[in-house]
Amino acid sequence: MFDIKSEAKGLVSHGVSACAGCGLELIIRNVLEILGEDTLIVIPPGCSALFCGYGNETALKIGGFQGNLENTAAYAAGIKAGLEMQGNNHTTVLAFAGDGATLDIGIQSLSGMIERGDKVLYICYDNEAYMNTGIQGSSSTPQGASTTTTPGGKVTPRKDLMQIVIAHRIPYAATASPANLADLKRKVKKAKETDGPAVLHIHTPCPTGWAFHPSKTIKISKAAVDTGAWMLYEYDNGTLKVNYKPKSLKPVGEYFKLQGRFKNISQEEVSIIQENINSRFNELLLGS
Ligand SMILES: Cc1ncc(C[n+]2csc(CCOP(=O)(O)OP(=O)(O)O)c2C)c(N)n1
Ligand code: SF4
Ligand SMILES: [Mg+2]
Repeated sequence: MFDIKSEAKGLVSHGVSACAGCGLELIIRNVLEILGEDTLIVIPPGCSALFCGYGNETALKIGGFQGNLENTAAYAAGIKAGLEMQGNNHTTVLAFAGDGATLDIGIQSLSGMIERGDKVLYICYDNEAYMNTGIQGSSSTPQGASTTTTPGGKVTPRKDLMQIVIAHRIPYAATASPANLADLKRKVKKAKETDGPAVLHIHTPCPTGWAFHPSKTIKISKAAVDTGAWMLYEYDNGTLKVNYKPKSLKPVGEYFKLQGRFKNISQEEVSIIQENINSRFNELLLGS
């Protein structure tokens, strides 16, 4: 039977105001389980701010604060520098930001943090749009997905965060997904132990913005990984490793048909996206 007392033992309380089936809630619970209470968190505006709450109401049992959308990485780097000035080298500073806050509005701040070599764990939970303000498209919205600013489906492919951070010669970067929580937790641990900046890019199914039933969050995560719509790989001090290599990827249409946001996609667009997935997957396999 469900035991509400033991559920509340983690670093996120129960009764948070995220939507039912929210992938973000699952991710933050698992991330903080690995990082532990010696962690300070910086959260920009977005759905993750639901966990900071208002005033004295917060779902998080660790210290932290909500900053601006533009500069999560800079805040985190400043906090880390302040802690080090005080002789504290043990506390993990976690920047926990959405795709809009990372790939669009805060990209300059993240770039600076990596280039300076600041020891911050930066997590981008990617629900592939500006969800908290009404499902506007971001540069991480996948091609073909309908949002309130791309009602006919986004016409351009998404920006590739991993390629951007790898171009900075970052010590550690990885993608992850709720489809494989053991892999996600291993990467959080590795990122925490990295002596320098680390970035995790985590796929974050969002029933409200992607238009699927809240009971299907894990099914959608798995379909994304099985079709290569989301690839699991890591970059560790110059070495690239693909963590999930199926013999063949399933057709991406199988992932699209589970979600209302792709309901108007044409067969021609599906074929173009399929070709892009195949070539990116082969590139990753060759590089690893
Ligand atoms: C500079 C700036 N522009 C716009 C906003 C309004 N705003 C608050 S949350 C948000 C959405 C952020 O999207 P994302 O980072 O993807 O997080 P999500 O809501 O999807 O979890 C926006 C646009 C803001 N706070 N600051
Ligand atoms: S809009 Fe999406 S990401 Fe935001 S709380 Fe709801 S399900 Fe979670
Ligand atoms: Mg988002």
